[in-house]
Amino acid sequence: MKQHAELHDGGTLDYDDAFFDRAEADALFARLRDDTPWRQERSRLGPFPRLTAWYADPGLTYSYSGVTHEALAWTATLLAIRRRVEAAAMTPFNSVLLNYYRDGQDSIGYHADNESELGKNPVIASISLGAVRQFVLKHGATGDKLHFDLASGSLLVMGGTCQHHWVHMVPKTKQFVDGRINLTFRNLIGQAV
Ligand SMILES: O=C(O)CCC(=O)C(=O)O
Ligand SMILES: [Mn+2]
Repeated sequence: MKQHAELHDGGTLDYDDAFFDRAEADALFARLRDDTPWRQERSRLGPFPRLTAWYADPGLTYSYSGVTHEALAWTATLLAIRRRVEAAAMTPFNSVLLNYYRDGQDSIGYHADNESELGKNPVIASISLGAVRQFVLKHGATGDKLHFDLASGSLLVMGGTCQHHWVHMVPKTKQFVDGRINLTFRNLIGQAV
């Protein structure tokens, strides 16, 4: 089912809970888990509680939380996903960040995807594969919260002014959960390549 939501202050959310069918999602999860050169990155605060990999068009770099990512070259699998996501979101992407949440202790804290190289109102397209995890959006001024259980095979597109007014996170959970892989497609602008 596809859902569209208009948020406070001009943000948009588009959620498709079955962007990939069950068999495709299972196959993609296994392939990405096994074939990705996962890295345990660190910031000043210590190791990230998840593994990451960053793919992008040649020559692009991306920095956040004090870590500069050097781009890996697109694989056929990731390029095929990129084309499908670009068609659905109706916008081009030149990079994707992969996060691997190995179990319920892996997480990502509140942040906005608002780095200057993403431009003014970035469109961020997020694919989830594997275990269902909670995704929480919190409005900076009102504290309003929105909770999503992101299904395996789902696509969530954050657009409009979402990254200005809302932060988002994937909290840890004490429940036993299998691994989850998330892909967030982004378009980096203003880098000479
Ligand atoms: O895993 C998710 O659903 C979110 C990941 C995320 O927000 C990010 O990588 O910026
Ligand atoms: Mn994010």
